[in-house]
Amino acid sequence: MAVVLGLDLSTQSATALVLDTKSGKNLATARAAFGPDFPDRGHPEGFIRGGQNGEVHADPLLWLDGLELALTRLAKLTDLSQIEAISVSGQQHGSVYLGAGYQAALADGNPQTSLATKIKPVLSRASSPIWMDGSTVKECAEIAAALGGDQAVCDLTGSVATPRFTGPQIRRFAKNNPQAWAKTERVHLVSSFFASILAGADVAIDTGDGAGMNLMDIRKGDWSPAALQATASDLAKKLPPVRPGSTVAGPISKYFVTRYGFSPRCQVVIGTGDNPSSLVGMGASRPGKVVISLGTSDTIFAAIEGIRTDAAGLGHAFGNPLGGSMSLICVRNGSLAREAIRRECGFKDWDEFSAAINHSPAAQSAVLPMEEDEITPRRSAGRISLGKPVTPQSLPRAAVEGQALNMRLHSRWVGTPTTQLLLTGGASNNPAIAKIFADVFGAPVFRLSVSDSAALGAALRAAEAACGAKMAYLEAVFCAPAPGVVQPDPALRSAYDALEAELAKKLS
Ligand code: XUL
Repeated sequence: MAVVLGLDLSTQSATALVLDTKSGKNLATARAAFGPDFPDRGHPEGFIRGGQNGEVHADPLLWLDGLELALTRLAKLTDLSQIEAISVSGQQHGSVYLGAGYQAALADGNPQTSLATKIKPVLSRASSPIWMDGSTVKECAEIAAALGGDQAVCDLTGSVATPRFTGPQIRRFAKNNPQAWAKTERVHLVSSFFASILAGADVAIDTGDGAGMNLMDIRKGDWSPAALQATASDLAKKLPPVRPGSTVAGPISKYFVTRYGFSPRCQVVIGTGDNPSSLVGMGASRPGKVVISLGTSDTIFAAIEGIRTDAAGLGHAFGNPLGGSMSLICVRNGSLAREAIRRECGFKDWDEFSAAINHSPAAQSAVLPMEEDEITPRRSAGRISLGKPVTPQSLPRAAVEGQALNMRLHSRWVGTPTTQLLLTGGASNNPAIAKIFADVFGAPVFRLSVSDSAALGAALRAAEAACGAKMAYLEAVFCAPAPGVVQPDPALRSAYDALEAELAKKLS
């Protein structure tokens, strides 16, 4: 049994969580927020909106500074030399582009220069497109045409060509900046980039995160030569290999040993995406449990038997980092939309927002709040109203009910009834919001005592892959539900069925 570290590089923050698998204790958690902790960088939300055609990028150097700040804070809370293994969770689909000299920069162990100082000169693209980017509609159509249409891409890669996915993003870059593309020697995902930073060497992409690129043959768990060819020239040699999530990359780089006091024997396990990592962290890596994560994006996912794909093109099949596959639906207007509604209604905090929910009757009206262009459903910014008209007092309930109904409708293709929901992410701590999800899905809602499920998943994967711990033991110790299951009200079922049917009609 061992002390392990899970790192989560998400859209807005870097989180570091240390577990002692022997005592079953969470020894320390530290976080750095890309916006608030770095006010002089000019990206208060941690990412960069407003690029051409719906581009949303982020600064990879800010991510690196965020990692260093989180580790500096962590070192004040716990002894980093006791950590035996590390793994990484990263926001999915985001990509980092590296040019000549990148391997030497990764291997540079000099503790006097920061990671950002080492990596800056070897970036062949200054910013990284992230999952919120919707600029590649044209490239998706081109990839689909080259591979024989949407269904063919979906059958091959687990998803139709999807604007935020990395393949279409790579294609747009290669078309618009052929010189920079020619200089690019390596494209990493956020998860594989940070695993490479930790290992001081190029590290593979895992099958979980690799499936979010429209480049991997979902059944073979390896790059599809046809998809690579349809995407960009010379792509095969610019990608790291794909490997199972249990792969140990090797010992941590000298930089972390000398700068932060890690043991040179500490092992790095390859990374995965934040949703696959949460699947593990929620104790849901075997079929049977459905997870809803309420974060910057809201996602609903579950481990599934075999591989299922969504004919409508909105759901995805990803690799399960522990083997097999998982379904996923991602809604872009998650916490940022809830926040916008709270401000619009003039509620100064979440208590006032929750009080408004509790004082409004359930299942009367619903609003799908698409404050920004949405990906599920694929719609431009705007709101869809269902049922009775809303007032400022009933809007918070209607908006959360709309979000829950939208997830219910768009997860029907997975084909398994939801008998138990596991809720995670910031908003899951709000009892009023948890009750709405229980009622809309007609299923009891459980929450875990650990709220950082993506970082927890990374730590558990590190323990299993590098320290020989058994996942069944780790789940029993770290993924037990917190007391206080939220039960659904069966009397609301027919009213929610009617609202879901109305939503389906409005979207058809
Ligand atoms: C999933 C997705 C988002 C990101 C950011 O497909 O785009 O959930 O992983 O968290």
